[in-house]
Amino acid sequence: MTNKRFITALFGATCLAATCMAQNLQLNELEYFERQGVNVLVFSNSFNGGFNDEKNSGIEIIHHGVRTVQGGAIRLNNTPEQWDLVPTMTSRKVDKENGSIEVGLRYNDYDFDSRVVVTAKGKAVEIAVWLDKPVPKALEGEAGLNIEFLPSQYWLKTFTMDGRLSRLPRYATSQTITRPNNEKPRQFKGFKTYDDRGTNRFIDPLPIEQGHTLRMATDTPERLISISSQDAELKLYDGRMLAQNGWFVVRSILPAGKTGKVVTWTVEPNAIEGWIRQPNIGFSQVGYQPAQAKVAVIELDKADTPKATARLMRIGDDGKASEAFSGKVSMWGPYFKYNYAKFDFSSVKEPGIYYIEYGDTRTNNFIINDNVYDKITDATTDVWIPIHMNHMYVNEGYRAWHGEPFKEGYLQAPPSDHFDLHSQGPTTDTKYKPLELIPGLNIGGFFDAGDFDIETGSNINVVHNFVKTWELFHPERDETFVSQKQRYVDLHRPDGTPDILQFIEHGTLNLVAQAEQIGHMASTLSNSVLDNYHHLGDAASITDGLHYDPSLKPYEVSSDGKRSGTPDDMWAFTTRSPQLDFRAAAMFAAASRALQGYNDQLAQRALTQSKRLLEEATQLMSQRAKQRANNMNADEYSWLDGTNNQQMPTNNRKQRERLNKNRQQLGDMATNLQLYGATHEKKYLDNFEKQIWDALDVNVAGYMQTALDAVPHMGEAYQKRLRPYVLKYQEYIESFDKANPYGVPITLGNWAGVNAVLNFGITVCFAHQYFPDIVKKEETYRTANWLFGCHPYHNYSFVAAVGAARPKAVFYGNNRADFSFIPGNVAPGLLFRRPDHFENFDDWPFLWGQNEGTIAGNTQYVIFGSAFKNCVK
Ligand SMILES: [Ca+2]
Ligand SMILES: [Ca+2]
Ligand SMILES: [Ca+2]
Repeated sequence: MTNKRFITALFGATCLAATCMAQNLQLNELEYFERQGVNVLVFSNSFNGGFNDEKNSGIEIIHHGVRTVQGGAIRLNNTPEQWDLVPTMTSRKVDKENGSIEVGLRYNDYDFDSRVVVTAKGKAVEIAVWLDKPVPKALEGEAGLNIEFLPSQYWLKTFTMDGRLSRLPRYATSQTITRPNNEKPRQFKGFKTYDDRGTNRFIDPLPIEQGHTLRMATDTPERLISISSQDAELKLYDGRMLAQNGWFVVRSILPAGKTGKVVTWTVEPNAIEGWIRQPNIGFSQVGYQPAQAKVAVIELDKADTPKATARLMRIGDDGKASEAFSGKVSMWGPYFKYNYAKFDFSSVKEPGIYYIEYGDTRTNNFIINDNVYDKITDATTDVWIPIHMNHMYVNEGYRAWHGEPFKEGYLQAPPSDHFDLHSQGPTTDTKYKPLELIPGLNIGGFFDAGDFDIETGSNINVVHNFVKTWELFHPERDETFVSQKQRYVDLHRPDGTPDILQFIEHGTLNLVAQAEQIGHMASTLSNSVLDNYHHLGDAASITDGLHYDPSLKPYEVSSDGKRSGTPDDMWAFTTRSPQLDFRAAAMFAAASRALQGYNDQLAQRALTQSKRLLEEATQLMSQRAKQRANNMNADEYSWLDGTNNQQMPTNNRKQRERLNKNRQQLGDMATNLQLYGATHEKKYLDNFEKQIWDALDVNVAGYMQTALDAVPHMGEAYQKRLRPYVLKYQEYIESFDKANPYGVPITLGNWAGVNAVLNFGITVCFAHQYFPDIVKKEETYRTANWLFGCHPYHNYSFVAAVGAARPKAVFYGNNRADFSFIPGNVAPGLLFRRPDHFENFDDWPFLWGQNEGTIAGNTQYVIFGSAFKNCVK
C-alpha cells in the first residue's frame, strides 16, 4: 500500500549517504544535512498547518534520534506563541554542489521578504539571513532569526554564554516587561492570545542571557549544541513565560536599515563518536493470549548490525529470570529511516511473566495469559469519558476534575472567522440576533478533546458510538454516578444505571437542545475569544459564569451579581448544514431507541427532532443538489478519497460520478443505514443499496465497514454478494505486511494515524465476525499490537494507564500543563515529519498531532475494544 517503490528508493538513498558521510555534515538525497547522530532539516516541514506555529516546522535538528530543535526561521516575537504570525515559504532551493539549502520567507501582513541560507561547514552548519530590502519600519527591533530548543530535553542542563556558566530552568521563572499593545506584531487573523486586564499592554519576556557564543547542554553530549555569531548578539529566552507550550528560544534581531547578508550563525550539534541508536523493541505491553501469534518488531539504526537471535525470558514466582525461548531474528527490511527485524516467539504458550532480551536491550515485562485484554476499555469508560462530560461538576475521590462550566450559556455567534477551524457564515440562519443569548444550550454534551468546545459532528459520532456499543455488546457496567438534576458526576460510585445509557443521555441532551432551540444543528459551541480558548485548568473557570452585558465595562459586575462586562461567553456557531442535520436525524433516531425505557421523555424529544430534521434536511439537500448539478466539476469527487483515510486506488469514473450524485440526493450510506435501523422504513435500505456496490467497487477498504454494518439488516443474498469484496478486503489486510513492518495502515498526515488504525481494527473484527472463513481471528490482533506498544519510535502503549506495563506517561489532555494524562485517553500516535521521521514525545505533551485524544476517537476506541474482546474471548 504505502508504495514499496518509494520506500525502496528511500533506502537506496540513505545507504548511499551513509557510506559517504563519515565526519562532516553532508546534504543527503532526502535533502537534509546528515552525519551519524545529527540530522539538520531545512524547511522539510514548513509553517502550513491549520494552527499557525505548531512547533513542527522551519529549521529542525534531530539529535541522536530525538527532534529537539525546531522553529528556525525569521520570526517577529522574542518567544513566538502558537497564534503569532508565521512566515510563508515562497521558495526552497537545494544546491547539492555547494551543500546548501536556501528558503524564501515572506510575511504578507508586512510585505516583508527575507532569505535564509543554510550551508554545511564541516561539522557545523552556517545559517545566514539575506535581505534584498531593509526590514520594514514596523518590524525594526521585532524581526529576528529564531530557533527553538525542546524544554523537556534541555531543562536542568548546564549552558554557557561567552563562557559564563548557568543552568536551564526546570520551570519558567525569568523576567518580563510589559509594552503597549500597539507595539505588538499582529497575531493570527487579528486575534489576541492574551487578556490584558484592561491595561492595553502585552507581556514581553526578557532574555535569560545574551552574548556571542552559546553552548547548550554542556553536561550532556547527546544534547550539546554550540551557536556562535560574530555579527549579531544571541539572546536566550524562555518561551514558557507566555505559554506552557513555549520552547527555549535563541534569537538575533535583524539590524535596521541593512541589506545583504545581515545575520550569520554557526550552529554545531555535537555527535557522539560511534553512537548507534538503541534498538526499539516493539511488543504488546498489555501482553498476549497463549494461543495468539506473538511477534516483536525490532527497530534498528541503519548503522546497526542485526543480531542473529533474541531470547524470551520468564520471571518465576521467586522473581528469578530463566530462558523460556531462544529464536532467530529475521530481517523485514528498511522502512523510512530505520531497518526492521522481527522476533517470533509464538511457540511460547505457557501463561507467565516474560521479557525480551535482544543483545544488551531488555524490555520491561509483560504477561501471557488468557485474560490480558479483559480490562482494555475500563479506564476509557470509567474515567476519561465521564471527565469529559460538559456542564457537570465531575468528582473523583478527593479530587475535583472540574466544576460546572459555562453557567451563563451560549450567545448567537455573529458572522465571524474563528481560530479552531470553523466559522459563522454571513447570516445567523436562526431567529436570534448576533450576541443574543440562545437559551437552554448549557446542558449535556462532551468536551471535544484537549479543548472544551462542543463539536456537534463529533458529539453526533459519540452518541452513535455509544448506541452501537450498547446495542452490540450491552455493557451493563456501572461505575459512575450521574445526576442531571444535581449536575454532578462522581467516578467509581455505582448508581444502579449502566453508565453507557447515562452517556447516551448526556450526549443527546445537548444535541436535542440545539435542534429545539436553534431549529437545526449548530456546527459547534465554542469559545468567542482566543484568550480563553487555550485554557488549561478547571473548565468551570474558562468563563466568569455571568451573562455578558456590553453596557458594563470589561471586568465590571452588575449590582445584582448576574451580569458582567467581560466578553467571555461562549458562542453557538449556527450556519445551517443539511448534511449535519441529516446525520443528526439518524443519531436522534438511534438515541431515541436506546433511551426507550430509561428516559422516555428524552427519547420522545429525540424522535420528534429526528423526524423534523430528516424531512427538512432531505428537502434542503435535494434543492442544493439541483443547484450544484449545473456547475459540478471533477474536484467535487475528491471527498471519496478521504473516506476513513483508507485509500485504495480508485477506478471507474462512471461509478464515481453515480456515487457522488446519489450521495448528494439520498444522503450518505452510513446515515441511511442508521435511519433504517431506527425506523425500519425500507426506503432507507434502498437508498443504501443504491450506493454500496458502486462504493465498494471504487474503494473497498473505505466502505467495507459500512457494508458490514448492514449485514444484520440484510438477507443471505446480500452476504453472498459481499463475499468477493471481503476476499478483496483480506488482500488489503495482508498488503500491510509488505507495506510496513507493523502490518497496519500507517498514515503520514499532520494528525497521527490512530483513527485510521482504529477504523481498520473495527472493520477487521466485524469482517472476522461475519466471514470467519475469509478473515481469520489472527488478523484482529494487528490493531491491538500497534496500540499497545508494537510501533515505531518507542514501545509504550498509546492508551493511557491501560493494563500495560509501560503506558505513555504524558498526553495532550486538558491537564497537559501538569505533564500528566487522563486515564483511558488514546494518543493519535506516531506523527510523521517529512521526509523520514516518526515521532511520539513522551516527555512533552504539547504536540496535539501526536498526543491529543478526542471524544469521537476515544469512543471509537471503546467500540474497537469491545469488538476485539468479543472476537478473542
Ligand atoms: Ca475543538
Ligand atoms: Ca451509572
Ligand atoms: Ca460570562
